[in-house]
Amino acid sequence: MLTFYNELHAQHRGRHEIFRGEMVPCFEKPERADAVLAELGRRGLGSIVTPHGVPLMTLERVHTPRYLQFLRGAWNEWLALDPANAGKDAFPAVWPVRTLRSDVEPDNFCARLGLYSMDSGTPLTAGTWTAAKTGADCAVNAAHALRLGERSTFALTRPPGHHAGADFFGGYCFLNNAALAAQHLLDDGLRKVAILDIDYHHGNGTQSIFYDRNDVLFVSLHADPRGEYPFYLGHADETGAGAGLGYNVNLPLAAGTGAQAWFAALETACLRLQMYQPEALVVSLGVDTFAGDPLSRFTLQSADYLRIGERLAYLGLPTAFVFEGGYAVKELGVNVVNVLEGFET
Ligand code: SP5
Ligand code: ZN
Repeated sequence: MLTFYNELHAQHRGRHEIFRGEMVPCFEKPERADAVLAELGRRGLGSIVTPHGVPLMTLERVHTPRYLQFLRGAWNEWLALDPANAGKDAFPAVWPVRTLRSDVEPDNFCARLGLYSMDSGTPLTAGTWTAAKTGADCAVNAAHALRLGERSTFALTRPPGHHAGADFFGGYCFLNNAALAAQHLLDDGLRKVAILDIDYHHGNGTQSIFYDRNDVLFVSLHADPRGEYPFYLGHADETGAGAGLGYNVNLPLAAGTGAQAWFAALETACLRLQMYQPEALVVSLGVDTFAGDPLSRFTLQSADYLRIGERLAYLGLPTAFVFEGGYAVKELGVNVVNVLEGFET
């Protein structure tokens, strides 16, 4: 397993997030990636290398130019409102929901912050752009290494990516790392790529980016969105549109789901992946399915993550793992590295 580690991930460091009307410490924090890096070192699972930068054009294959421009300049606009904002994270507070227009870009920064986001639980900070951009670099590097002959790679970065759409952030995500990895594989010559998303939360951003296409199969196992974030996408009847009809597979699972039902769903996912015959696989690797996760309500145990890796290896595909969620920091390293080690054995 060749790991690409984004050394600048800690540039994104939220002070707090809004949860049920209160400011609480961020669940999505730098210690998460530090924990995974430390465990990788302990277990000696192959080399850890530094990714190199990719051009903005590569990001524009997934994200709109105006969203990227907004994200890149957002912190400076936030500071321009009031120099005292340097000591605060930026949060959206107004959104263009049904009947309101999202096609006219407002001048007002707060209005644009809402236009380009889906929730108020995702703090934008001084180093958010730097961390997200170098994270996207990291994911594209992990994908490209498959083209250079690696069997498996791991993009170790944060903030995560799978909730971010073509032109919005949310769910702790700003740039869709998994989508960028998949798109890069296609742009580098592959014809069919699959994305398997095993984070506890539905990867609404990834789904929406590829929803009307058949060159990327998106398969996701996640908590039923009727009860869990992102709430407004991830239902079983979302099967794709146009040429993409049949190339989006959602397998929502009830709160309280344990290993037996989860692995049964993984089997369904693997059969669909195999049928598609992709040339490579991108895995959105969230381990917030863990029993001890503070945000989630599945009950997977640490040993289960070894079995996940083993099952994915059996698909026999060049595979790029991209780090997503997982908030039980103490067990996070073991759980993530278990998947990677299970894949290698
Ligand atoms: C990438 C990823 O895993 N994003 C998850 C975004 C979840 N956002 C909603 C957070 C709601 C916080 N709930 C706290 C429950 C404490 N018991
Ligand atoms: Zn998640």
